[in-house]
Amino acid sequence: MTIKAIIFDVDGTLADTEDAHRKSFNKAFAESNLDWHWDVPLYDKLLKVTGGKERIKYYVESFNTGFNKPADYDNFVKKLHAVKTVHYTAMMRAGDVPLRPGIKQLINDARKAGITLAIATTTTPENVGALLEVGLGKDWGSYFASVGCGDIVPKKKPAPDIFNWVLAELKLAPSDCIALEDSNNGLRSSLAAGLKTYVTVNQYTRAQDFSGAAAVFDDLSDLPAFYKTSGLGL
Ligand code: XBP
Ligand code: MG
Repeated sequence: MTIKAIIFDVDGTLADTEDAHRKSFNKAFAESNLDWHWDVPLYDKLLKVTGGKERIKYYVESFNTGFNKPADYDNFVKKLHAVKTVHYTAMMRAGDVPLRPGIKQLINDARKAGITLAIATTTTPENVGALLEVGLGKDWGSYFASVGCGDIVPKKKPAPDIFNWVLAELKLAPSDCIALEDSNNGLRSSLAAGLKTYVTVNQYTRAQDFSGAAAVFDDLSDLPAFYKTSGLGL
């Protein structure tokens, strides 16, 4: 099978961003005069739910049931998440989170070989742009034939919606592509879209279940090993 496209997850895959997300949530809570604090162990539990807005609601419903929800609760969550995104994009623009090992080389090698690149992520387009403008340069958008982000689909990972949206944009069959993911939610999403999926783990996902993955790597620092395993032929 000749691989025509690689579909990348963002958070945890292109870059180890989840702790920057966690810190940005905490900055937004403080700025909004909320006495909420998400430490690493709690955030590890909250990552069960993808999507920042959905994660805030999960936190209230499952870990802060005493919170007195304001009348316009949805708007409250949306605004809180928007404040978080301002802090997160500032961290990305400051260069706080580099691309993970091997990612930039893989992207360059794949582009040289004429392999189509795409993104399928739960995070916001602003977050993707802020991360990749620093990681790949101002013209990062030209590297990707499709960038599927967050709210563009009705259901976030582990639903397959975002990968199906990208496949439709690429006009490619799942069998023509491979996906790169970092989490159980992401893997379930890409597998449900029919994609052969390779996983690189991180501090938050190392102990998760990756049944069904084509292979699991610590990271892509050994690109020749990844190229051999994935049959990318680069
Ligand atoms: C990971 C997520 C995102 C981030 C937070 O996305 O689930 O929700 O944790 O980003 P990916 P937002 O699919 O790239 O692994 O607050 O912008 O949702
Ligand atoms: Mg991820």
